[in-house]
Amino acid sequence: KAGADWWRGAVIYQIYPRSFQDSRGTGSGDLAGIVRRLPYVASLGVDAIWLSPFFKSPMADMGYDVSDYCAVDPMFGTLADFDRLVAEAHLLGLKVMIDQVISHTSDQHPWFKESRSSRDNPKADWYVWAEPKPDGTAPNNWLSIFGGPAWEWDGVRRQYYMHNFLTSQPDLNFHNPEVQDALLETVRFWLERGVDGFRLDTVNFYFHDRQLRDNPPLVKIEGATSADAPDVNPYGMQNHLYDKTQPENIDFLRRFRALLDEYGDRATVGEVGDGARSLSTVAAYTAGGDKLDMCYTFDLLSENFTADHIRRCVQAVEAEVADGWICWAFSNHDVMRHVSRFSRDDDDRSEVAKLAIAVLASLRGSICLYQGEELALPEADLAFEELRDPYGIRFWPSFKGRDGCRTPMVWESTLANGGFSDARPWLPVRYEHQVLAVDAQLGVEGSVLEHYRRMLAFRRAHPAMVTGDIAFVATNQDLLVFTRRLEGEALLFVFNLTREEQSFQLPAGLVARQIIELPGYRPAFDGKTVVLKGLDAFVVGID
Ligand code: TEU
Repeated sequence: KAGADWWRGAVIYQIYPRSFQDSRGTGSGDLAGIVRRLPYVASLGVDAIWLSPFFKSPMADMGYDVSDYCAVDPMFGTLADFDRLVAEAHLLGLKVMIDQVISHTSDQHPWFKESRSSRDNPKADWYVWAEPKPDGTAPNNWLSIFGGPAWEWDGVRRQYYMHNFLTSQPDLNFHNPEVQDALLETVRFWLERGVDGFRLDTVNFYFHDRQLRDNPPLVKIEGATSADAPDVNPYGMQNHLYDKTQPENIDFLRRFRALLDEYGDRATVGEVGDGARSLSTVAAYTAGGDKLDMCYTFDLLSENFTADHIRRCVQAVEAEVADGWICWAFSNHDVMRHVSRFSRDDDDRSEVAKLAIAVLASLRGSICLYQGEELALPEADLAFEELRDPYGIRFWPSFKGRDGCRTPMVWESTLANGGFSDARPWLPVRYEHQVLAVDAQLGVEGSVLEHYRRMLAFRRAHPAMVTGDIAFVATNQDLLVFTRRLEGEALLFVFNLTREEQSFQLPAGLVARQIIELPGYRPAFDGKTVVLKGLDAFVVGID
């Protein structure tokens, strides 16, 4: 897949390195393990992999707390392993994207150690330091996403520092150009090693309000994510008074783009987790082709599987992000696995998983798959004692954290720990996962894994699905109906996301030209009306 626009409509497979494949018997996955499994990933028919962080880290937030941006953590191997991974991936035709967590560092990063050592060291202004209020309390009312205030007192500097996440994840001061320069140099380090793109963690958190203004109490915003609910957080967490798309970040993203452009066809996907205002942020970050290539939001990551929700999300993107490009995902390492989120008690989970990928593969945008979703792995149910995620440990039991989607990948159903590791894995492998292992589904007619492969091949075979326009067709609330068009190709998709039979009649003006069999679905169609069972799908070529 050559070409500067390889990312447009690409299918990106997210690998969570600690849980993919252990090659050394440590109980944690590593880069060499990923190399071993790359042929499997390539065989799915994806275009790229995105690796969650493997950089040197104390692992307080599982690697999203980096203490050296240019080193591989010993848990995952060496730089030589990484170079081999890139080389093998490229041989298999896979692009390699890596996660850049540059909004904050670990408190063990040498930059922070120096910054906190005094008020006048060379890096004194590299983080967000502020005086207490006269009564000694925190500078303002900002809250951390992971609970408590966004400010931590430092006894040496006798000042507060800001953190959007854990107290051990101090926020870098992007207003300082030296910080920007230093970060861009670390990005260059990976570009030189041949990576094809970057996922930018919390890209809308880079800049803070320099005036440190208090957040106003939150009023419930229509369309806001549950994380922004006022009962959970009276100040809307990081939904600060100021607009996160402030000009400074736009300028920084242009600098980032300019660096990438020195290297050719490298891609970016920004993570925008900002509730109600996320789409205007996405639009600002992706417009004009001189900043980010694409962004993803939590719109489809945190909600249910209904025609109405998906239609509204896609329509909103079409209306607000017209000049940009979106990346869709149902699952990642931060949210409950979608087969559990989407299924009802009496559902056949594999039917839900199959329809979900059929829908995802048909949407306009690039798509991210999360390891194990192609096996229909459900969210693992963990006991408190088994948790590793500090977010879950803090909020248990009202929020059980993110470990349930981070348990190891399962490869061999008859081996201990599903073939992930000979040692005790860092998170447990459940029996209900083990029986869904790759070897139990590979080549098995009707399996979810084979359905994924066929669906992705189907997408590849129809360019209109990859980059074509999307337009919704009026229908009853329960059906998801849209067309995808590109040059000579026009396809009409009909998805029934309910569990009941539904029928759909082609409206006047849409003429069926050619029945195209969508892998695994064969609803009755008389040329005008299609009758779909529950969780069924249909596609037809139209004029
Ligand atoms: O996530 C940022 C983010 O918005 C998440 O905190 C999200 O709100 C939450 O996980 C939903 O459950 C990124 C990474 O994806 C996440 O793993 C890190 O913990 C976080 O940044 C801090 O680096």
